[in-house]
Amino acid sequence: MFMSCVSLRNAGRPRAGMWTAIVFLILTGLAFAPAGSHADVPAGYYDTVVTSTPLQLRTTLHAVIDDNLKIPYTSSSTDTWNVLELADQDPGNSANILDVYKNRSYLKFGGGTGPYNREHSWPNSYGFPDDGATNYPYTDCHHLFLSDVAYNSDRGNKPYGACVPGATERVTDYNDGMGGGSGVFPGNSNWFDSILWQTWNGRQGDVARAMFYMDVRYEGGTHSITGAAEPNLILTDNASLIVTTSSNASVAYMGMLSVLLKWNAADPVDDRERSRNDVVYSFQGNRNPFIDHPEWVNAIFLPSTGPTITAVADVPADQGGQLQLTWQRNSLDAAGSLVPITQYVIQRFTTTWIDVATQPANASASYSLAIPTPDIASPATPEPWSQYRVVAVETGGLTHLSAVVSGYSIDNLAPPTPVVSLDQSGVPWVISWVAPAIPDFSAACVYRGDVTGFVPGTPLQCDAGTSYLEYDTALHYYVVQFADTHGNLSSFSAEVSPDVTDVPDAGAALTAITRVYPNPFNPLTRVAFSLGEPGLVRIDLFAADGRFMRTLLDESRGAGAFEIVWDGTDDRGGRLASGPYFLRLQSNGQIDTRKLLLLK
Ligand SMILES: [Ca+2]
Ligand SMILES: [Ca+2]
Ligand SMILES: [Ca+2]
Ligand SMILES: [Ca+2]
Repeated sequence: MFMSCVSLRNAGRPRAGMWTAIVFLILTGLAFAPAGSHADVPAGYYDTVVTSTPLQLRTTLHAVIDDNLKIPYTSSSTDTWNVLELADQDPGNSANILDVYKNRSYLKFGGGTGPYNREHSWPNSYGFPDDGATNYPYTDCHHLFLSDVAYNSDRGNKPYGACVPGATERVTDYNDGMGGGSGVFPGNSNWFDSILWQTWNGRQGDVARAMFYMDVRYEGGTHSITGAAEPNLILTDNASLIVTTSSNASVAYMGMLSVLLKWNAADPVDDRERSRNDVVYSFQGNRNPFIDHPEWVNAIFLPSTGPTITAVADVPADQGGQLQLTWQRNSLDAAGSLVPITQYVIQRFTTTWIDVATQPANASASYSLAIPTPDIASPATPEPWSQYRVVAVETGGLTHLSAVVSGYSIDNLAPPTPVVSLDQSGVPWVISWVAPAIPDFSAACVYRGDVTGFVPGTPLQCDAGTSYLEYDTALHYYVVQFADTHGNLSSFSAEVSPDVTDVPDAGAALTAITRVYPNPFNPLTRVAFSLGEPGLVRIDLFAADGRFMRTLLDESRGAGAFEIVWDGTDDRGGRLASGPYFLRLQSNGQIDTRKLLLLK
């Protein structure tokens, strides 16, 4: 093998870098790494792959895996036996191989005639029966597997397909944690009839991905280094196209494509398959990309569309924290789909994509789901947003991503209107309310004005408490408003104001109106007042809008308690209208005011 590499490299063909890499691998012994360990995909190997469309993916992937080194089928130097006995080595016993169909552990015998032989999983009778120095698919180890001789014979050149109960069973051994058992379809057995071969469940994905490799690797044309003609191998569900070719053909078919897609989903890639890929790569210089990137299988052979997010909207009538996400299904999420979608996962991007909700798939044309979000609009962050996407998950775990959208939620619920009361039983007066029974209560703000119906300006107080203490016992009007944590405001409460006649007697030693009784009154009321010191005392009457009505008293008095009577008339003796009025007492620079109510 070393000699063949050197001779190829010395031929001066383009793309010498790949051959140099192969020689390097061989010289460093990686070519003979045990099958139980596997390396990572070489850095940059798939850098030129373009995944934007199925055709671009196929074309660029073909360019990456094209032009591998041909391993001789049988040779006194390195041949396919050497490759396959490493590639199919029993993970539990490096002296043995595990065969592809029977899952039996056989002692390696190095080639020739023994209990296992080499299986062309893409039967060479379908397109490339005549081996030779230029027949690349014939010895391509990505599709050659070691197989129990009898099972290989049973398989023959039957296309891979789905059998039904009643087909002939070929059981497997239990090895490497799988296989074994018999008698119940499908169990862990291979099955076949006169037309199709159904590989057992542990190797369905392996042979399927080998078929996908063969289709993309062989696209016709010529090997760009050796110039050898190559067939175009094509997977199909059209059985009439799958025919044997008596000689090497330019186009050939194998199947059944839809079954292979299911097998790819049902039997995901495992470490043994990855190790196999590394071993074959170390000899041939090309990889099976569908082992490294299983998601490319459906992207090429079962292209789907979606999911597509059609709306991201605030959930109405809530306190915020929810978004309604609506999307159209992935096209695989349909009745009779070859590879169904099991669920949709909604993800939000923080520093990475995290799952926030799941929606089981049920072949609906579209879905709509309320999902949680930490983004709630508020005055501080009017447009907080995160990114979201929908991930459609296939039965086998492969995913299809939607485009990314962004959104945020809104708190649509303002607090209820406060119900306020005013307690004048002592000083200070207590203006109080009940805290609203809402989860996002933030503050109650108290506003004071000097006339009824005032326009609230700067609040006296804003906090999460349930009362305001008023030491100013003059006549004022009060309203209260609630706010929530997202800046939503309630309506203003009904206005409250004190009944100033109910103020307790502040004491005879003070200059003040001490009592108005009765109040409300009709037709007479008595106004008691006290003077702390002798002097001129004047008591005026005003309407509620501040208009002067009349003077009730204007004379000198000594210190002490006094009382006058007012008959509800104005200066000219006319009866005043019903409504509130105000008394203002002035003496020695002191002022006191009282509200009184005339009722008719
Ligand atoms: Ca497998
Ligand atoms: Ca092809
Ligand atoms: Ca909302
Ligand atoms: Ca709210």
